[in-house]
Amino acid sequence: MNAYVESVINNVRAKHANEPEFVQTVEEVLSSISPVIDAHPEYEKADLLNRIVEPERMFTFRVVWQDDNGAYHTQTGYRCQFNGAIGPYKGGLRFQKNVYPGIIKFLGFEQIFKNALTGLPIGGGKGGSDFDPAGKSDAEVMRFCQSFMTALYKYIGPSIDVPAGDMGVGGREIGYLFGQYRRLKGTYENGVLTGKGLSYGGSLIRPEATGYGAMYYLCEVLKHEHDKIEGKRIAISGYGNVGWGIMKKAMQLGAKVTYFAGPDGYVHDPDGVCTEDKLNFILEMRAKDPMHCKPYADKYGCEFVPNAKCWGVKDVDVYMPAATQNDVKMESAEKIAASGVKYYIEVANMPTTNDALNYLRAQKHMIVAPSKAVNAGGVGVSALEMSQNSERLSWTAEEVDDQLKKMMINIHKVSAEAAEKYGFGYDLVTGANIAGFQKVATAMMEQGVF
Ligand code: 2IT
Repeated sequence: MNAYVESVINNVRAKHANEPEFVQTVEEVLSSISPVIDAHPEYEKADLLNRIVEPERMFTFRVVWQDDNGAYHTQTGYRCQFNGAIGPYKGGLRFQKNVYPGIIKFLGFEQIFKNALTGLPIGGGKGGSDFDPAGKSDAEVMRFCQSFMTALYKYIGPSIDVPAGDMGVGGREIGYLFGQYRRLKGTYENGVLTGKGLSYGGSLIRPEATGYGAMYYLCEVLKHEHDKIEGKRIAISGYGNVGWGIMKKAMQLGAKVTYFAGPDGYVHDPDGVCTEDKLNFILEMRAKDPMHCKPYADKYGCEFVPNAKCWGVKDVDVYMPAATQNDVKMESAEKIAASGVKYYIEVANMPTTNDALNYLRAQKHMIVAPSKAVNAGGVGVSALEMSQNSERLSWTAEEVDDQLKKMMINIHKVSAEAAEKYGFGYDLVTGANIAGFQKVATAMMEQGVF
C-alpha cells in the first residue's frame, strides 16, 4: 500500500480509537484508492487525504423534550458537514439509541463518495440523535423533532445543508422537522429537507428509491455476467423502506424475495413476497410492531426460524443485506461463501465488517457490490427532489423512476470503468471508491487549500 495512504490510516486509527465504525470505513475507502494516490503525487503534496478524513464542520446540540407525562428528557443532537466540495452537504438524520459520534462520522464519510457517485451536485453530511423512537407517541415524536430543529435550523438551508431521513426518521419526522423550520424561518424553503410528504414538495418514488435503485444496480451486475433478473430468488435482511422497495421492484421485474430477516428471526416464503396483499401486510406489520416479522409467517403459513439470520441458505441466487451496519460478520460470511450463491449485493450502509467483506471479495465464484454504490439511488432521488423544489415543479413517478434507473446504470458503469482503468478488472468495491474519490479530489484540488 502507498506509504502516504498508510500514514493517514494510522493517524485516523490513533485519533479515533474510540470510534471503530469511522476507522472501519476510512480503512475500507483509503485502501481502495491507494493506486490513485500513486498516480497523483500532487494529492500527497496537498495533503489531500488528511483533509478528506477531517469533517469540514461537526457539532452537537442539546435537545430537550417533554414526554406525555410532562417529564423532561435531554438528548444529544449531531450534524456532521463532512465535505462540501461538490455541493451543499446532503445526508440523512438517524434517530437511534446507539447514535454517537463514531456512527455519524462513518455515515458522513460514506455519504461523500456515495453522493459523488450519483453524478449530482451534493456534498456529504449526516446527523441524528440518541433519541430512541421505540414506543414514543406521535406527540412525543413531534415535540422531539421541534426541539431538534430549533437547535439546528440556523445551520442548514437549501444551498447549505439538506438533511433527510435515515433509520428512525421517516415521512412523519420529516414533516414535523419541516413544520418547525418553516415556523422559525418564516419562509417557504422546502428544499431544506428531502423525503417530504407529497403535499408540501416531496418527490414521487422517494420512499422506494433506495430499494428500487438497488434492484436496478443488481440488473446491471447480472447483465455484465450475461445473466438475467427473471426468476431470481433473493434473501434480504431488513424489511424497512429499503427492504420493502427491493421486494416491490423484484416483483415488477419478475424476481422474488424468498427470505427476509428481522430482529426476531427470519421468514422463508418460497412463493416470494410478491403480491400486493403481502407487500401491504408488511407495511401494517411494521407500523404495529417493528421488532417482529413472525406475524408474516403466521399469516401466510410459511417457515419462521427464530433468533437466526438467513445468511447461508442455499436455495437463493442473491444475498442483499439491507438492515444495518456490521450485520454480516466473518462467521456469516463463511456461511455465505459456502452456500455457493454468486451475488452478494450490499444495500445497508456498511453492512459487512471489513474482514468479512475482504473474505467474500476473495471468493472466485462470487461478485460483491458495495453499498455506497448500490444504495445511492436513495440520496440520488433526494437530489431530484431538490431540483423539483427549486424549479417549483413535480415530476411524474415515471419521470423519477426513469431518471433513477439511468442514474444506477451510470453508477455501475463508472465504477466498473474506474476499476478497469487501474487494473482491478471487474471489482465494483474498488471501482466505486475510486470513482467517488476522484470526483471529490478534483473539486478539492481546484478550490485551493481549505
Ligand atoms: O444513507 C443515505 O444515503 C440516506 N439515508 C439518504 C440520504 C438523503 O439525503 O436522502
